[in-house]
Amino acid sequence: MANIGNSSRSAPAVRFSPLLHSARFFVTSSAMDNLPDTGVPEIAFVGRSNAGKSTAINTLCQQRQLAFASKTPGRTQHINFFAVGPRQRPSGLLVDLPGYGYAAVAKADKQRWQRFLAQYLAERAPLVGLILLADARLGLTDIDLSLLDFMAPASVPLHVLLTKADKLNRQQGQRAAQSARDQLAQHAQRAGMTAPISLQLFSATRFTGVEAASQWIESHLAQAQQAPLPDAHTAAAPSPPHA
Ligand SMILES: Nc1nc2c(ncn2[C@@H]2O[C@H](COP(=O)(O)OP(=O)(O)OP(=O)(O)O)[C@@H](O)[C@H]2O)c(=O)[nH]1
Ligand SMILES: [Mg+2]
Repeated sequence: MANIGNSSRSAPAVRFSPLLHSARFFVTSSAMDNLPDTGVPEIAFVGRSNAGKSTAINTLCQQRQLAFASKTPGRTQHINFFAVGPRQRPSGLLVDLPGYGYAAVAKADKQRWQRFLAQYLAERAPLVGLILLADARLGLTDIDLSLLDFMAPASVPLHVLLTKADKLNRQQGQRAAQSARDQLAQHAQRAGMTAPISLQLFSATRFTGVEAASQWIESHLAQAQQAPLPDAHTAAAPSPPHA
C-alpha cells in the first residue's frame, strides 16, 4: 500500500529554496509533440482550475509573476516550463499545467486537453514527481482521484498540497489533511498505486508548508539526477479523465 507521509510543517521563519529561486521561464508547449526534448527531470503541478498551481510555483520560487496566476479560472491555457539550476545546464523543470474541471471551457477544447493531460501523465519519461494541488476547503474531488488512476501504472511519486490553508483555522486544517490522507490511502489501495504519496497543507499568503514542499521538489530532482531516466513510462494507453 502506498505510504501517506505527513510532511506538513509550520515555519515561523521561512527558508526558501535557493534552487527554486533560480527559476526562469523556459518554454511553452501546447501539445504532446512540442514538449521540450531535454531529458531534464520534471516536476509537474496539476489540479483543478483555480486550485492555486501558478500561485504555488510563484511562492515556492519567490517570484511574483513567474507563472501567471489569476482570479479568473482557466487562465493557464498552455503548459509552461520553468527551469531551475545552472543556466547552461538546468537541473530540473517545473511544469505549470492548465487546470481541469472548469465548466466554462468549450467541450472540444476540454476533451483535447484531457487527452493531452492523460497522455502526459502516463507517458512523459522525464516526469519524476507530480504535485497535485487541491483547495483545502474542498479537499480531493472525484476528478482529482480519477487523475491518480492514470498515474498508477506510471508509478510517479505524488505529493499533495492542500492549498489556501490560510482560509481554515488550525483545527479545520488538521481535519482537512487527515480526511484527504484517509481518502488517498483508500484510493491508492483500490487503484493499486505503488508510488510513494505524501500530503501537506500549503498557503501562499502565510507561506505555510513552503519548506516541506521545496524539500520534496529538491529531493526528487536530486534523486533523478543520480538515476538515469527511463525511456518512457510503461503505462497502458489511458482514457482521458472526465471533467
Ligand atoms: N488566500 C489564498 N489564495 C490563494 C492561494 N493560492 C492561490 N490563491 C488564489 O487563488 C486564485 C487562483 O490561483 P491560481 O494560482 O491562478 O490557480 P491555478 O490553479 O493556476 O488556476 P488555473 O491556471 O486556472 O488552472 C488566485 O486568485 C490566487 O490569488 C493561497 O494559498 N491562499
Ligand atoms: Mg494557473
